[in-house]
Amino acid sequence: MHSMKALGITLIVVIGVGVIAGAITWAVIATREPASPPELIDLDWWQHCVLYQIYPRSFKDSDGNGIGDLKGITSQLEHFVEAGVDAMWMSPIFESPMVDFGYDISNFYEIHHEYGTMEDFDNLLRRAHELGIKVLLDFVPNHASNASEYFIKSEAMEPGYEDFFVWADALPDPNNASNRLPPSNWVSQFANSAWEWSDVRQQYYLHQFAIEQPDFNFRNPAVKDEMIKIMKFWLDKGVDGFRVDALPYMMEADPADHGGRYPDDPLSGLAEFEPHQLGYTIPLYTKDLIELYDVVYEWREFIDQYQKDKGGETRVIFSEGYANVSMTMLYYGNEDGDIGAHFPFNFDFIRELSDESTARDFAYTVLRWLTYMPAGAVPNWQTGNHDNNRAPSRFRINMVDGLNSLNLLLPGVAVTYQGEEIGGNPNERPEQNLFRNLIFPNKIRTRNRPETSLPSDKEDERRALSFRVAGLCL
Ligand SMILES: [Ca+2]
Ligand SMILES: [Ca+2]
Repeated sequence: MHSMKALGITLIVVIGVGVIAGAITWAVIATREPASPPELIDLDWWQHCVLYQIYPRSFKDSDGNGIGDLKGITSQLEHFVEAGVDAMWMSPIFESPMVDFGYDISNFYEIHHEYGTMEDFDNLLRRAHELGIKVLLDFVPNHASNASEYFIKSEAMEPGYEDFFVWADALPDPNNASNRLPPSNWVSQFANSAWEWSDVRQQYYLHQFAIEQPDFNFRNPAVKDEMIKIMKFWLDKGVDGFRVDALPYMMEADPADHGGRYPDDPLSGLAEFEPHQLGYTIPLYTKDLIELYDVVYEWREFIDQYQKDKGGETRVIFSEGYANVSMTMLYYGNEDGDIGAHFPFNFDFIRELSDESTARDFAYTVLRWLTYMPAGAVPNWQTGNHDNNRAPSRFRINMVDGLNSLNLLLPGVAVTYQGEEIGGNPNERPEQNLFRNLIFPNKIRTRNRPETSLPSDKEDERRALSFRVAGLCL
């Protein structure tokens, strides 16, 4: 009996203690503040958008002449809504002789006739805005076409335009008195000397790209004023901002700092390059000059002031520049508090990764950008653009969905090039290479990877979608 009684008491004590402990625990939990969700930051549209690049010439032809046009783009805007696109940027749509497919602009204030009229542009912009899609234009500040009024006037030494471009006298040839030499050894991005002789002016002009693309002189305040005027013209029309082209080449060394002459770039010493090829020299005086960032910071000031004056949705500048990570990050701003582009395009997936990359390579590439990026800035990611082979050619076709998913899952902005949402691959259409070679039979390109840079390989990317988008996106 005793043992039964002891067991009963023990049970009562255990149950009693259990009830008390449970009650205390419940009371503690019940009185605790509920766990608060992570603080949500209200992001502006450009801080988390899907940004879609259109190459107008090859996107969609509306009138059957084989050339993409603005009406074609307008007719496909619903596709962007369905695809979840928030903003689009268009490669140049301005008047151009098309030596470099629109990157040689002869009139920064007019629409190129093959793409349509200003009315077509206004209609595109209105319809895009009705659908909630932002529209950015390609702003090409480094150079104009040699057919532009700017250049014609500058070559003719018209007052006010004399110094619009980078002009320099010939150097004497020590071995031949009747010969002339260019002002320096600078090599154009498209190979050969970056200097071209003008019979009209009897001087050389600088062209970091094609001969028909003379470089503006950004040491001339009138040039900087004109750039602001161009941006204002399009902002007044209602565009939401700009993708700014080829910034690393915007400024070159000042002869005033080098005894009155343009200094030669140092030689790379790489045996595989000849003097006319990019890579023969190190672009010390022709690329990534620190002064160019001040111009970008001035543009940001202008855009922000415009925003203050006009209100409305935020206008943006996204900058293009293939540079090393430190020089790229300076486009965001510097440690003195100057602010530049809303973001510089991140080309790391294009340049650093390929079908041979491991998961570790991907992680490293992502973390590197996030590590170097200034605190609080907005990252962006992209796997292709008009200047590079399409993602399925650089990676593998069965990686496309994964790449697009990664792009969309990472923080910040997902940038995509027309056709990447369907894994567009020009290599499936070899006949288009024939077409390309008819257009650019002799163009020499020597980009970073000379062994793989076949002539005019980027034109392939610029042309390929004219058929595929017509066939697949409708
Ligand atoms: Ca057309
Ligand atoms: Ca330049």
